[in-house]
Parts: sequence; C-alpha cells; structure tokens
Amino acid sequence: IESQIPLESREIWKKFARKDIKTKEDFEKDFVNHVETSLARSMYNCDNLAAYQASSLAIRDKLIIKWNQTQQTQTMLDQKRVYYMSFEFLMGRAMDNAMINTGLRTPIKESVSELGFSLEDLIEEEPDISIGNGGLGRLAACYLDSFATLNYAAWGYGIRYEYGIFSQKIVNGYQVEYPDYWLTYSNPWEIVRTEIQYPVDFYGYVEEVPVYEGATEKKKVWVGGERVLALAYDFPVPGYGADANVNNLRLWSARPTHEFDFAKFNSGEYQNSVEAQQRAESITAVLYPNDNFDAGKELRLKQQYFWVAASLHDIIRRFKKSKRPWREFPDQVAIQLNDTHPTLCIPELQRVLVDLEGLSWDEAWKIVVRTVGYTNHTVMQEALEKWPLTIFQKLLPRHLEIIYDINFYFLQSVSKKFPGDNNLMTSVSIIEESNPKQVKMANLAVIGSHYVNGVAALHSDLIKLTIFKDLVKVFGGDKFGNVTNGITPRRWLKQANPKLAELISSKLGGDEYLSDLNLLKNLEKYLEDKEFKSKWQEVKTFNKTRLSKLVKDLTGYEIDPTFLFDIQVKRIHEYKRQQMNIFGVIYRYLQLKSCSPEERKKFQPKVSIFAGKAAPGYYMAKRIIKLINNVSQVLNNDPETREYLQCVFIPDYNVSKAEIIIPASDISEHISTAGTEASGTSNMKFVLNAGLLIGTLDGATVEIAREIGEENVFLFGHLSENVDKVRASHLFDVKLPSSLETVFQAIDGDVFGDSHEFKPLLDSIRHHSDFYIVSDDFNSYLEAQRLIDETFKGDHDIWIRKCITSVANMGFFSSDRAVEEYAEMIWNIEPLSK
Ligand code: 475
Repeated sequence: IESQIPLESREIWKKFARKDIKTKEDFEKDFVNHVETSLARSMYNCDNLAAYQASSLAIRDKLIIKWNQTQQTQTMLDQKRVYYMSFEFLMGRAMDNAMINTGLRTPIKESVSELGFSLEDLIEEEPDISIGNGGLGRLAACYLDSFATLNYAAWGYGIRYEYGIFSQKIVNGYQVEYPDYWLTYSNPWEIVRTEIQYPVDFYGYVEEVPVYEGATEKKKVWVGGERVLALAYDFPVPGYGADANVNNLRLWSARPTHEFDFAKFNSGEYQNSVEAQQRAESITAVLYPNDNFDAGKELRLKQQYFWVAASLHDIIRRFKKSKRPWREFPDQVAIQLNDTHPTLCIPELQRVLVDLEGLSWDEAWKIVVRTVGYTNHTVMQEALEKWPLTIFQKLLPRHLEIIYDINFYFLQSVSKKFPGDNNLMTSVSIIEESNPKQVKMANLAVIGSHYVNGVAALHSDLIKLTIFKDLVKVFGGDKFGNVTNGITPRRWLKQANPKLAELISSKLGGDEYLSDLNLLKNLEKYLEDKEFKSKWQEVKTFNKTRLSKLVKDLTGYEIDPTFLFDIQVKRIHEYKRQQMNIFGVIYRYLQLKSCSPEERKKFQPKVSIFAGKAAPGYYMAKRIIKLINNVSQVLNNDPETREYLQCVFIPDYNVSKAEIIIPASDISEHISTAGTEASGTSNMKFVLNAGLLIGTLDGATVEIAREIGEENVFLFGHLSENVDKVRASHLFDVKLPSSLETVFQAIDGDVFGDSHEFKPLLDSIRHHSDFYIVSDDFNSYLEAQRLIDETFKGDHDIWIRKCITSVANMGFFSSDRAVEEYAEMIWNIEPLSK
C-alpha cells in the first residue's frame, strides 16, 4: 500500500509499532498508562468509572491494532465489500463483548482485581449503545458480529444519534420517557475521524446546464440550498477468536459547515447566521422512537438523506481509489438496505452516476440495481414508509425528478408486458395517487434492487402474497427469497449466560460450538446423564436468582426463583399481544381467588414478567403498560394468592437487561397474531438459553418448531392463512369467550384500579372488531398455558430433556448461518483469506 513515509524512515516506524496486548502485564501497564495520561487521574482518584474507561481504552487499543491490520489487508486484496446500511444499531455494551471475542476476559478479570477493582462493577459502568428501537436494530448488531467473526469485508453504516432510544421510567404505573444521553462521559469506544467529512446538501432547486462548457446540449443538476457536514465516527467491531478480524461500524454526525453566511453577518444578523448553522446538529440529535410504525416526519427524511449521501460518498471515494471503470462497481460493492430506511441510496447513486459522473441513464441504472439488495422486515401497512410529495419535493427536488424517471421507465416496461392492466400499474407504481400523493419507498426498494428478502420463511412467503404480490407478477418470483434471521451465540450465549456456556463447553470439549453452532447437536448424547442434567438445572436456578435480584432492585418486588418464570420482553405493540398475556394473568388470578386454599395448592406457582418500551405517541401500548403495572400491584399484595401468582414489569428494557432476563426463563411468550411478526429474534435467544416457548405459528417460531420438534413448543392459536377469515367474521359482531368475558368484568369492576383507563383497550376488542383476534385465540392460549403448568409440575426430567433437546437443535439460528446465506445468495462474496 502507498505511504508518504520515506523508505529510510520506515525502520523507526516498524521498530516502535504498537505491540498487541497478550499478557496480564501488558494490560496492567496500559491500564495505568490510560489512567494517568488519557484520563489525567492517578491511583488516588480512580473510581469505578475511571477504571472502566481505562480498561476500555486499553482494550480498544488492542482492537485498533487489529482494526488497522484488517483494513490494510482489505485494501490490499481489493475484493468486493459489503456495506450494511442500517438506520439503527442496538449494540448494547461493548467492553464485555470485546473481552469475550478477543479471548482476554479471564486474564483481564484477574488484572482488574489485582489493580483493586471488580470486573463486574466496571462492566456496570458502561452505558448501552441503544441507537435502535428493537428487532431490526439488534439484528444489525448481530450481523456485524458475524461479519467480523467470519472474516467478511463488511462495514456497517449508520447515524450517531446524540440521543438513542429514550430511557423508560415507571411512575404510578405509567411509562415516562427521559432522554438517553449515552455520550455524557466521553465514549471510549468511538474514534472521531476529523479527516473524514463530507458536505451534504438539502433543499434548493434543479438547474439546466450545458453538458460541458460551451455545449448546446443540456443536463439537469441540483443546486442545494442548505449545506451541512457529515463527520465520521468509527466503532471497532471485533470478531470472535484470538486472531479474528476487527471490522468497522461508521456512524455519521451532522455539523455546521465552516462557511459563514456572510450576507447575514454583514447586515448585522450575526445571531441569526449562527443559529442557522447550529440547526445542522439537530439532524443527528435523536432517534425516532417508533418501532414498526411510520410517522412520516420531514426531519426523518432529512436524517435518511444525510446518512445515505455521506455513506455513498465514502463508498464511492473508496471505489475510485482502485481506478476501475464504473461498470465494475457492482463487482466491488454490495449495498444491503436494512428495510426501506436507506432506500434513497437508489436515486442518490443514480444521481451521482448520471448528473455528476456523466454516465448514461441505462448504464447507471444497471449498476444501481446490481449493487443494491433490500431486506423487508414487516408486512404491516402502518410500518411501510411513504413520503408526501410535498415534503420530498422541497427537501430533495432532484431526487424526486429521478424517482419520476425511474418510475416512468419502469411503468413503460410494465405496460408493454401487461397492456391495459391499469390496476397493476397503480399498484406497482412508486407514486401513490392519493391525497396527498406519496412516494412508496418499498416499491422503489424492490424496483431498484436485484434481490428482495424477507426474514423468516413464513414472512418471505407472505410478502409475495400481500404487499409485493403485483411486483412479483412483474419481476417473477425469482427476485424474491428468504433469509431467516439469526442471533450471535457470542453475545446471546457466552456473554449473557456464562454458566450455561461453561457447562456446554465442558461436555463438548471446548468453545468451538460458539463459532460452529451446529456442534450443539452433540448435547443430545447427554440426555441420560444425570449429573449433567442436575448441573443444567443448577444453571437455570442461578440465572433465575440473578434475575430476581435485578427485579428487586428495579421494582422492589421479591420474586421466588422456584416459581415458573413466564417472560414476555419486547416492544409493546398491539400486534405482539401483551394485552392477551395480561388478560391470561388476570384469568389465572380470578381462578385462584375463586377456589379454596386447598385447591390453590394444586396450582403451579408462577411469575409473569414483562418488559418493553411503548412508542411515546402510542396510546394503546401505554395503556397496556399501565394495566400490567396495576395488575402487578394487586397480585403481589394479595396474601391469598401471592404464593401462587405474581407479576412484574421491569422498567427500561434494553440489551444489557435482556442479557440478564433471557437466561432466566422457563417459558417465554411469542404470541403475535399469526402473520404479523416478520420473524422475531428473542424467540431464538430464549430457546438457546434453555427456556421453552409458548407461541403462535408466526415468524421464525415456525422454523424453531421445525428444528427442535413441535412437541417441544407450546403452540396455539389461528394460523396465518385463516386470520383474514376470522377478522371478516368480526365485521358485525365480536363474540367474547366466557373466559375473556370474566376477565373484562373484573377490569370493568375496578378490581385493577379505575376501569376508565382500560376502556379503550377492552373496547378495541369488544366494540371495534378485535383486529388482532385476541377473542378468537384466547381459549386456545389458556389451554396452552394449562399444558405448560402440567408439564412443568410433572416429571421435571421430561422438562429438562425438552430444554436440552431444544438447545441441541438451535444451530440453524446462528447469525453466522444467516450471514453466509446473504453472502452467497445476494452479495456474491467470499470471506477474506487470513
Ligand atoms: C420485526 N422496525 C421482527 C426484526 O428482522 C424481526 C420499522 C419502521 C420504522 C421503525 N422501525 C421499524 C421494524 O420494522 C422492525 O424492527 N421489524 C422487526 O425486525 C428483525 O425479527 O419480527 O418486527
């Protein structure tokens, strides 16, 4: 690789090249060094926070050495790279993960203790990186871990939001939102790249100019009206394994340009001109807190273009260094759209190629389509992104023209193939002729990419039958396929559940299964091993005790680790049906109340555990949280029943809490209305951590049942193909089963506080056609719960065998498998040879 350093000077560089951390002593030296210089502290004023920062800086140094090597190798080999464009990355904490992935956790733990601290305390000092909402953002984080582990040249691109997802407090049972300022203390995991800054324009107008100076032929160009700078921040992403690669997550932050508005400045409007500059920073100030919902706000479109323009600029700069012709762009670059949020990549790349680089429209369009792939994460109408033309036109006038042209050529080809089919044309058009007219981003994403995938088998079939039905007619079915989601076993087994990981290692003879998850299959050999099974049970009890402590700290409630732990943690959403779960809890409570103390003893003691955030503007979801909290208060204070049934809502669910909560489940709930949850990924995490599922046949739960055996999953409810019919039957009347009727009567009778608060929740079922078919699935849900009690109370050996068999068959759900499928099917890349 080229270097500006003269040959004769390079010896010094090599002599003093930064050495890797290998021993405890290396780490300790670096630690003290960082305390004394980077943090300007000493042993006389080093608290846990400083010790966490010094540890992180020392570990980060190690990652950076490897990061540099990885990037140099990638540049040298000049192979195709993948750019994973995700508007969200739910990374969680970095330090523990970096220690585990580099294999240094044990020596560092000892070092930290020798230095006078406890590693567990230091880990707790780190704020989560929570710049995402839920499943989609966490999936992106798991994929980054697999990219690095499997040695792919793959980067993530996203936004460095100053505020991630809000932090949730519960006050009087209600959710209250507070800002998540994760950058309060300087963030040791990011490296600001002051040398990497790109201008990004907005607004302005389109102008016709000669194609070259003096020519009569004209071309269109965009003259931007407002300019901001995109500044790069890099986050090293370590792969798993002592010598693994370190990849990059590049996040953009918006800054004012340095050019002052002199016109205003001169006329004495100093204040105004500075204010306009400061507006720039609002672009990357805050993550929109909606999950599976499109609010259509102008600032969000601005965020999207800001991020897309900066990332493409960066990608193109890197490509140009190789001096290849443009037609080779798709052989060097794969861009994956994580949902439609980065769809502007399509018109922006087309604009750069045609307007700025002078390629013909057709040449450019071929390059765009070959480069881009699109992953869809939801079929729900309210989540599909649509932008009013008015907003679009004002913010991105040239892009709108380009989209019109893309649409024009596309519809021309459609009308050739399907002459006179106006319904088809309307449905596949990028522009929705509604009032106001809108740009349908999902259609643009399908038309502008070479492959479209859903995230679980059922979901990928469904999108072909519903939202993309007509686009399938036009393009044929081969453009559409499936890559079932996966999770990284490094974070979701080794990091979250060290005791189980250790037990598994002891049987499988090492940690290899963490990078080859199919090896778990060998656990089946120990189904008859009594000692193994009793250790298995000990691990579960340990994890349940660990969670009980967290619950006590956060809610004040004491829960008993001998109870059955029934857990539902995910974003609060009507389609995920936390309301059905809490109605089930109420039903159980009423049953307990109505029987004698003797009869009560027959009940399996159980605690229902909930956690999750509601979008701040989502009224119904917030009512569900309130109901869960009111029910908790009644149940946990009822001396007649609390030995048999409790309920808790853990506030501020995030990745690091998930790592404590998930390993503690006996049962977890994945009970969405069939056909609504694209995949789900916590279902995979729970099973991998030796818990069983209660669930509908939705998303990846279908495939989990296939892999681990249907007899090991408590399935219930209507099938996806019948949901429409069931819904149609609600048109005139919703019939409540008597079980649900009883529950509603108790709520209406103020047993759980002022019933007015919950009326909208009940009315949406009994009076407003029960869109999520709670009334239809409720009895079948209760029946599945009954079966769980029976199985759990019965021969406990049977339960444990189910758990072991399930874990043994989870290999398929590794994100390594998922990423390999993307690489082969969509990106056409191979891992770099080491
Ligand atoms: C699915 N987020 C899960 C997960 O594939 C699936 C949409 C619009 C605006 C803001 N956020 C979104 C999502 O759609 C989302 O998170 N989808 C989820 O993706 C990963 O496992 O079933 O709901």
